[in-house]
Amino acid sequence: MKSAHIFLGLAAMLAACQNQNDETAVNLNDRLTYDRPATIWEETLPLGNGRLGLMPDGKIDEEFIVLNDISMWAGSEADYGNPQAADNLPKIRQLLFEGRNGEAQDLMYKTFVPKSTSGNTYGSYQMLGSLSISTDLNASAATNYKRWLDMSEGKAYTTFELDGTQYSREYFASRDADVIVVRLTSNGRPLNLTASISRPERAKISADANAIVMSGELDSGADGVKGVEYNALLGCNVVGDSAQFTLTPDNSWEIRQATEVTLVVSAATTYLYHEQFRKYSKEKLERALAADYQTLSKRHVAEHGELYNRVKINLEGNGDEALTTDCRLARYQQTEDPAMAELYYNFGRYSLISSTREGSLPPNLQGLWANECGTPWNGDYHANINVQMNHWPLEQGNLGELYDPLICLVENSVESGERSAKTFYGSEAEGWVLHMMTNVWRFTAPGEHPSWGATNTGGAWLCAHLWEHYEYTQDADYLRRIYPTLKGAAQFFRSTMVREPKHGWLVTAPTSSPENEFRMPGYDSPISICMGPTMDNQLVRELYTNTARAAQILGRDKAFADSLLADVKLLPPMQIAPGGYLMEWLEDYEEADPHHRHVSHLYGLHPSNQITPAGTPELAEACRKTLDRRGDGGTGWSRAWKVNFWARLGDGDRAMALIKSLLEPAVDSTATQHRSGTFPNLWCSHPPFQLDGNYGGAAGIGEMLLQSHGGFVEALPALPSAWKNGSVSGMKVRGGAEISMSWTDGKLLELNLVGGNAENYRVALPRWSSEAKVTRNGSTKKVQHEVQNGRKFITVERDCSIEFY
Ligand code: FUC
Repeated sequence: MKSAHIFLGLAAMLAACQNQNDETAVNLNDRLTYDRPATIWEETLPLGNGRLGLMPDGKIDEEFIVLNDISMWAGSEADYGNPQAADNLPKIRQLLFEGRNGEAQDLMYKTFVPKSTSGNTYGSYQMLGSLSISTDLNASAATNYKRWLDMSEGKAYTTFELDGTQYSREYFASRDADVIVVRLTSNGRPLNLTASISRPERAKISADANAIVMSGELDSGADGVKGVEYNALLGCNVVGDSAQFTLTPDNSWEIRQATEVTLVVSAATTYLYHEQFRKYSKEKLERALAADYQTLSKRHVAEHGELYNRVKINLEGNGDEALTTDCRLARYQQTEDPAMAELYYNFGRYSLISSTREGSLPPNLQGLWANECGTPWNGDYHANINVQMNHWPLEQGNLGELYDPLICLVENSVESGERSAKTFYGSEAEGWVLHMMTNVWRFTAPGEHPSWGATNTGGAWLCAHLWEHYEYTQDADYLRRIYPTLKGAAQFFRSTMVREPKHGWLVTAPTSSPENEFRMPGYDSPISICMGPTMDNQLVRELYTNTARAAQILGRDKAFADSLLADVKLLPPMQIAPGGYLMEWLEDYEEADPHHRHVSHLYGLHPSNQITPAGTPELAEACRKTLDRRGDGGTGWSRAWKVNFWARLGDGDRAMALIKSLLEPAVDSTATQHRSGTFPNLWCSHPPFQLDGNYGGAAGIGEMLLQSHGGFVEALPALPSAWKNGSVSGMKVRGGAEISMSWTDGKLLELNLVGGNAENYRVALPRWSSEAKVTRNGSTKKVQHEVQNGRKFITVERDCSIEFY
């Protein structure tokens, strides 16, 4: 993973840190800033319109810009159904009933595998290509170099001076025009450059009247099946009295004597645009080339800003926000920089807006950004934490419409999931199943290796997201739409769960607790295959409860809903081990790796709310012990999850410690490999780069400031001592109201709830407060509170302002 480039050691870098930002009009926590070009990809600046993306490196002489289209997927749909699984299922279960997990596992490893296909039909998310800009500038002579990402505009910039001329570049991916735009200007010596596009494989470069055309077909992995076809077009506009541009024989734009150059890339694939893809990209390119640049840019900034500016967090700065982002990141381990969390939260929301939009695809393991054709883990949708984590900050972050691609992906998987249910679990299996991973090809079979790939609760977990969107919107039409999907997921478990012999509990079998293993007497090697791990029980409990509630709201399927609620009572209870921690499995097995990155059995604490400090204090205490045993380390996303756990446990300072851990610099010249933590461009490092930790970390910061999962709204549930004063506006709570609030010396003084579809909201009083006054329609009243589990609550109508005393 180590790059060939040379990095300053952290100490040397800190010594060289200087204030880079002197602008006072901008919020520096809306910006990533650097004083030199990127030397590795994880220093480049990610831009995107939810489908098309770009990552400029800001190099003066030879700029290299990675280009992305979220539908660049190799592979194709295939039949993975392996009847051997269903044939062996009774035997595997019997072995588990007899406590012979090792033998059950051996049999499962042979049978719960997808039927092999001739090639790689699973496929991989791939880069679209790259845009290279070659100039005649002498990079070593440049001064006043600066590049930055303005997250509120959705634009990046590079500026520098050379021989008395000021050069500047602007980059963005417009949603409005659906194109990538790179603009270069000079205020003195004219620009001379060449621009070209390329791709490491499967690319034919040609030219037509006004564009360089890169096109090709990705590998479908199957004989006789067409792969995804794509084409990317590069056009340009130039300004300048003697400006010229010509197409070279090797299909580059050669531009001479220009004062302004606008490069436009348009791209489309057959995945999203079917046979119209060529027409689509051509029309988009022509329209953008005909448009006035300033208009294009303004429209983009307005469209992007409408989403980005919905939520604002203000945390006090210590001055470090004026440093370059890489310096700030390095110093963060040594200083108290409360506003770093504001920057990180903003980057999480920014990444969501840039990597997914309605009609597109959900953010994948790298969001939208990949710089190769063989992306790590195929750049897919891992469904045992990753794709879910990618959506955690979405609703509270007031970006509910960005759920559309995930909802569609889940709905599109149902038919394939029904086939997987029958082939892997037998003809009596009803409904649909999605195991541990999926892709754009409706993959629902067990994947990778059965020890973790046969966990079959991926679909159940995704249904929790479908339900969450309903909780925020309260939209009955939407609930009617998703009800069959929830019902099908519940039907799968109803028809496949079994009674384990010891207690008669209803359990999933065979299964595993995501990616973890345990020791069992009689076996030398660790075991992963088991019955009813805690996470499965929590997921099924939640799925059944939500599905029954949906049926009740819609007035449907009473008998079915009742049967689900009856089954909930038969599920294994959450168990506390003699050691005081929450048990991950039905038995108190010894974990093979006590510091394992997955903390699946705490699903009930977060994102679910089956464990709360007030409602289930013993279980909450067991969660604390579990987290202490697991430790604060782990891969990037694991640290991000732990921020959320501590936020739910109401421990702001511990959550803060995990934010520090999440933000440990991933790059250091003294290390031989990239580490877990954060890259210079704020991307989360597993390693390698995975964006899930960014989304999860942003959600965790949100959870520290506001929670609404337990049937009530709680402001500042886990405020760390470092965030003494601050304010938040625009975050949403379940029911749909937007919240604004401010606090001084850690004390919440005012909370406003505006809009939403719920008529009433239950609000927890801060622990220090004994009463509240509510202002609504111009009149202020003291409100009676009720007490539950030692906390005071008031119920208010929407569109009100609450003051606490
Ligand atoms: C899950 C995790 C790994 C990695 C992979 C993409 O399987 O256990 O750590 O994040 O997804």
